[in-house]
This record gives sequence, C-alpha cells and structure tokens, in this order.
Amino acid sequence: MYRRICVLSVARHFAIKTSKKITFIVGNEACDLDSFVSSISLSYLLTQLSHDDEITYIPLIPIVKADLNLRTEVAFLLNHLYKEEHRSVSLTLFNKLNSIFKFSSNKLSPDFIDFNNSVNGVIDHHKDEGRYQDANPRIIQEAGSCSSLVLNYIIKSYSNNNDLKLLFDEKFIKFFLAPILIDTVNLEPKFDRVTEIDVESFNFLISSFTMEQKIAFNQTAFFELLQDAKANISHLTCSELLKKDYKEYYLNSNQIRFGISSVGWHLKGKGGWLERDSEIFLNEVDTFVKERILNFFFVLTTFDYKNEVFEGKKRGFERDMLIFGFSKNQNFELNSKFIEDKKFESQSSIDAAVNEIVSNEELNLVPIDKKFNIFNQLNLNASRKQVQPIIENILSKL
Ligand SMILES: [Mn+2]
Repeated sequence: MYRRICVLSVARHFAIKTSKKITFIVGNEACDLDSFVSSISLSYLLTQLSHDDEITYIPLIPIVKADLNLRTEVAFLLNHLYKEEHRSVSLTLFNKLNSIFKFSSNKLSPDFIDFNNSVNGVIDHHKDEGRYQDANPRIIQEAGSCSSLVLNYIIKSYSNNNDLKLLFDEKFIKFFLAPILIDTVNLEPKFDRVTEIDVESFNFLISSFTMEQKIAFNQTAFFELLQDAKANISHLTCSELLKKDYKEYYLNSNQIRFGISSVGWHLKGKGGWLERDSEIFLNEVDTFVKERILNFFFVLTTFDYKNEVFEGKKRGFERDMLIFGFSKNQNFELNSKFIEDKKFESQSSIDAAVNEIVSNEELNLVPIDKKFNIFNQLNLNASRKQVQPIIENILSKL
C-alpha cells in the first residue's frame, strides 16, 4: 500500500507541468538486477533513438531509495561503473502521465493497479498471462535475461539508425552485460538458462567494445565480481532478507494474497540463516506476513554448497522452499486478518492446498524441517519464474 501511494504521488508530481506525454518504464517490484538494468537501459535508448518529441521516457524504479542497498549486486554495479554519476544524480521532473511500459513480468504488480488500462508496451520473459493484448510492442518470450529481449528489440527497431552503436560506450556495455551474465550463469549451457537471444545480445555488446576495451574485458572476472556481490548478503537483517527480492500476487478478486521471497542463502545447517536468526525468525516472518496481509508466504532459497560433501555425496547447487499457510501444524498464529475474514471455507481447504503444493510432482519437494515447514526442492531448474505459476494454479482453486 505504501508503495502504491508512492507510485501515485510520483505520477501525479510528473503530471503537473508539461505538455509532453510521459511513459514510465517499470520493471518488476522485486527490482532485481535484470529489471533495474532493463528499465534504465530501455528508457535511455528510447530517449536517444526514438526522436519523438512528444514522449518522455522515464525509468520508474519501484522501491524506496534506502532499499537499493539490499540489492547488493545492483548497488555493486552502480558503484563499480557509475560511482561519480551515482552520487550526483538529481531528479529532473517532467509532466503528463499517459502510459506505462511494463516488462520483466507481464502483469502489473498490485501497487500499479491504477495504471492497468495504461500499459502500452510489454517486454518480458515470464509466463504469458494473456494481458495487454493491444500493447505494442508485446514481446513475451523465453530468455535467460529480460535485458536480452530489451536489447534485441532495440537492435531490431533501430538497426538503420547510425546513432545506435555510438550509444554503447564501455560503461554502458558492461551495465547491459551484467544481468545477462548473472541470469544465464555466465552463459554456461549446463545451467539451462541461456537462450539464443541471450547469446545474440551478448555478441552485440561485445562487438560494441573497441578493440582495446575488448582485450581488457575479462568476462569471467566480471561475472564473479557480480556473483560475489549478489551472494554477499549475510550482513542483512532477517526482515531485510525477506524483502530484498520479494513479489506479491493476488488471486480470485484479491481474496487470496500470497508472497514469494527469493533469497540466495541456505536456511538449514551450519552457517545458515536459521542458525543466525532462529530466535527471531518466526516473529520476523509473522510481522512480514501481517504487514502485507498475506494468506500464504513462501521463501525460496538457493545456495551453492560447491564441493561440500553430505552423506557421501557432493552437494553443489541446491534449492529449498519454506511454506507458510494456514496449516494446523503451524506453531504460531499467522494472518489473523485472514481468519477474521473467513474467506476460505475451512481450515482443511488450506491444509489441502499446502499439501497439494508439497506433493506437486514438478516441484519434487522433500521435507527437511517440520517446525519451520522447510522442504528441499529437488527440481533445481524451477526458480520463482516456474514455481509461482504452479503455486498460483493450486491456490486459485481455493
Ligand atoms: Mn528477469
């Protein structure tokens, strides 16, 4: 709600003075590196290339400024490339709101609900939800990184424009490369993330370097710097971890609300999140869920145990899922608002929904902690992008 008010007031502020039309370019509400870079790059490129004096393109980053530091890889990239500019950035304010260009999730997050009829462009790599059929462009296709789709769209639309290549200076090339490398795990095919369009975009960017820059650029070193920055989160508090990469979904005319946090750490075991926060963990989750009036809450964790051995096997990359719904087994009371509303027929339907998620074959969950309702997710290829539609499909039947 707070964010919705912010979005509205920003929009209103912009709408006061000018005669120009404004198109906000909005990434998803988690504001991960991919949507951050997509939003800024697309605004910049359209402003430079479109030569349309009627429209002003503005990237809208849907988080409060203080929360940017929770996205450790975003903060790192800004510092690494644009330290000076980053400090001296000031907001120049424009005018009339007319449309929104949405990408990196093809459904507006609930905070933007007031703009549902204003979406005039979509570029995304999530499952097509069938919305905004009249949007132009409406590009929804598989890709490791949405930034690759953004770049591909620009290259196709402006291939005859001589200014195109000139816009890609060394810093901007690296800025664009960052999400592509992170989201495709350094373009390594074995992780099943990289697609043809990522490779095409990558090649365009590399070919935009001067010869000197190309020789100086160490792709793997750059990827590892980003990866380390992304993994460097153990200094964040429990509630910061819960909100750093968080998305919210409303179903069945807003009667069911669920949230999913993605966190690059492990919950269980030595050096894990629960070892650090076990005393406060349930309370923090409880507060988080109540503040957002959620009916279900999921935490998806990823962690690379590298060469660590467990029961004779090398562990490597693992995924876990923590599930909070209204299970009777819950040892604390979640979501009192939800109980008051009595929106679900009975407790048993909640249990049934949670059970259906737990026993979903595609997710392939194995219980590892009863108290906290944590499961090891054996399907390693399913990130939130794939997990969310499965959960939504189950919960929408409630
Ligand atoms: Mn993305």
